[in-house]
Amino acid sequence: MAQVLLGQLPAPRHATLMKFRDAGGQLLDEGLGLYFPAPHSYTGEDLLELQGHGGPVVMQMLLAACLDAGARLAEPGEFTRRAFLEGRLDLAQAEAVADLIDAASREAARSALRSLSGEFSAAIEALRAALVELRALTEAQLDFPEEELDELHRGASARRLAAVRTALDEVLAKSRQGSLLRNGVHVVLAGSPNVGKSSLLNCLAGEERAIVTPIPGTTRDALREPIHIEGVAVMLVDTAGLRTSSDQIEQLGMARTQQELERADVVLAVYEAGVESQPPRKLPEVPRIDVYNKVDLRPGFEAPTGAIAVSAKTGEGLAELRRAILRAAGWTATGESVFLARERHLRALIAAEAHLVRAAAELARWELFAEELRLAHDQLAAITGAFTPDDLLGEIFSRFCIGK
Ligand SMILES: Nc1nc2c(ncn2[C@@H]2O[C@H](COP(=O)(O)OP(=O)(O)OP(=O)(O)O)[C@@H](O)[C@H]2O)c(=O)[nH]1
Ligand SMILES: [Mg+2]
Repeated sequence: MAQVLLGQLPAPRHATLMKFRDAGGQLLDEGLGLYFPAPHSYTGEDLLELQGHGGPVVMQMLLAACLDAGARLAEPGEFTRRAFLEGRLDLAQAEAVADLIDAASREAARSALRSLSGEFSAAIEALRAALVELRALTEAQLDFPEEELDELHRGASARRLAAVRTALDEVLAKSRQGSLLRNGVHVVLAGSPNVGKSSLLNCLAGEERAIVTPIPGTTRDALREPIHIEGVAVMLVDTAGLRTSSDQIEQLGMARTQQELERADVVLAVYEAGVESQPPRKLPEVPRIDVYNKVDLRPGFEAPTGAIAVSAKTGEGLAELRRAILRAAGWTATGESVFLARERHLRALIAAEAHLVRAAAELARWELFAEELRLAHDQLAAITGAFTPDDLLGEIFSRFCIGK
């Protein structure tokens, strides 16, 4: 391949200025050739990298020359998949590559990088090691049951199991936090017309995104605005004010409000301070923050307990509102590192925890105890990919972009 395209193989790991030619010797581009001999490459195999000037036509010609010389196009995520199969990365690290590329906030990127460097995998491995030890003890007990030792062993096993559970709970808590970072928080503003929902969105976004007028029923369509609060990605959604209306457009807008409410992680129920009003009907079962806006018009207004008084006009109470949103979403800025866990990881951790709970209840029956430990262990192993079915691998890597 290198012979045809470059005339020779570049020196290992040195950027070499070279001419790129097709099979007929026609010059295509000039650029850098980089050769990474196995095993010191991303995939662990021999790797040749060409850096040309780019541009769709030259790229296509160069690609065609590579294909003519016997190469084929990589599938999405194939490089990372090969790296995984060669043992360069475990599965959680491989997933972190995609997460790093897709990171929607700085916090998420930092967290993905930590997973990539193996922090998450190390935590999982530590849990796994503790379980393996406990299993070894238990299996030995199964093979050589000695009556008088039995009670002693049960006590020791119970203590060890409790320690594993505490450690697992910690990993799970950090993973739940990370899952928030990954997916972002969907925050929906809802309330009667004219209470200042759009004004609040603009205020939180720091930009005049939504149209604001004194006319009730201004917002007709849901408006989404991505913002960050302390590095957490938040999707703010402004909605049409809810009231009885015969206006067809407004009715359609209100139907959208209901749809948005169904998808909300947190609802901001907005009221006008000092004005009697009902909470929005049909609110979903998610955390809700009652927000009393326009307090600048009501000096001395006191919001009911748990509610927040704000003014979109003066900015009063907005810092508190931001904090309340993060709190309601379950974000606890501990300053500690979180794990940018995927749904798959969370499910496995939760399943592992359930097996450990069952194990704790089966201390009197060694066989069942041992079996629950084994099941918990398998769940953890699936996270780092020690035992992962092929179709799951296909599913994970197919979501990568091509070339990664
Ligand atoms: N004094 C004062 N006026 C405000 C405040 N927030 C909003 N307003 C005014 O209230 C009116 C309605 O504001 P909007 O933000 O359009 O209200 P909305 O809830 O989005 O209304 P709809 O889109 O009709 O549902 C506008 O004239 C705003 O300037 C506030 O904190 N103080
Ligand atoms: Mg509005």
